[in-house]
Amino acid sequence: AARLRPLLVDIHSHVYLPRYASLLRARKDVPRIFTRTNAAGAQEDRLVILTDEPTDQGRPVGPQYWDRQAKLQFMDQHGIDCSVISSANPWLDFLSASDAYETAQDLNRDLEEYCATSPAISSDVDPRGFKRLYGFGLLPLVPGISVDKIVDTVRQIEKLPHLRGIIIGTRGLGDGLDDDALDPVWEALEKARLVSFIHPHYGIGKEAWGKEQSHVLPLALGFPFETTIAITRMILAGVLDRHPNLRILLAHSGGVLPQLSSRLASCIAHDPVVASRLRHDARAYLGMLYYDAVAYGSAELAFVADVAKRGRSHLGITTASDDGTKRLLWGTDHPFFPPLEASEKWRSVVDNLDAIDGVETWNQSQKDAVRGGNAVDLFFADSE
Ligand code: 5CU
Repeated sequence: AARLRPLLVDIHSHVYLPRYASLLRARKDVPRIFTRTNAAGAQEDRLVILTDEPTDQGRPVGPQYWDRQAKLQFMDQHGIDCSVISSANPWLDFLSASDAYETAQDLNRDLEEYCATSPAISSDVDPRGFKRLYGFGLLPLVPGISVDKIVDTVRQIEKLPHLRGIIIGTRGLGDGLDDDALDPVWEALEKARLVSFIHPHYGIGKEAWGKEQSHVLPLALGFPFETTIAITRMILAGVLDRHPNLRILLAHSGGVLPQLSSRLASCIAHDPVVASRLRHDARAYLGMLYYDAVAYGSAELAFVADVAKRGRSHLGITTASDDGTKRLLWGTDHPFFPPLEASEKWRSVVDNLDAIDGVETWNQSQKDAVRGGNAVDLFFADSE
């Protein structure tokens, strides 16, 4: 059936579901939400989530973080047809093993409801009957939990029709995502064809930042470095060799892995033990991954697509249409990075759309694919 225009799909969009926000409100330690009286005498909610943040300051937080109507309004304001929503960091990392399982199950049901009861995309725009909201579920990945409970939660998510993946931090059960104990989880995710969205939270430690006290270095560098280290450890541990059909989506365009992959390949080539245990040249693994297009610059996006294409060719995939751009998917990081002053559109959104528009080597259909077509293929191919 005819489609009026290509869809704009946001695959990096967060929420603190009301149940989760209540959990944060009940806490005295980070992560927490607290209410204070501001200089004008009004009550305001503050969010404190980053490790090493003072516990009593935080940043303003409001309905943009939990209210579905506010999410849809933001989408309308920016012409976003559909969003694949994920819980924001730090997920369940601070819970005990006994609380994490029940809370994950509850939040997954909440997110299913949040998405299932969202409006459909107008059939004037796209006749396939897609909803405007889909989601990434949560796994109870905390130290001390039984892996069976995590696999059980993968099965729960698989059965919830509007959840199409999971969002996952980098800690795993406390020993990272290269922990052999997680193998049954990767196996279950691979079989279920759920997308695993790897997202940072911890950065790389405040001692790296010297006298700079702001959030700039932890967010601009710490977050992407954390993701880079997590996925590189998975590669080195053979997770992608054992589970080549995992659908892994990396936050922030894969951090610095695209830039460092040849150096990684060279270091492996000079280490006979590591070289003999990996199935591919390190650069090949970059062709197995998906990357959000949340890099804020055309040069960076073009580079990531080139590196993904090179990875595909290392894997022996040289189809003309498999040109690397297929591995990139646009996102906003909403509700983080709101504008500092009232404005019609958010700069963080416009910058990433402009970055796609500005890639000189991409044609219109490649740009449309990054803006939404690739997301439809990755998340909804089975529902068409
Ligand atoms: O601004 C921030 O702290 C964040 C965050 O915590 N998580 C995220 O996804 N984006 C920005």
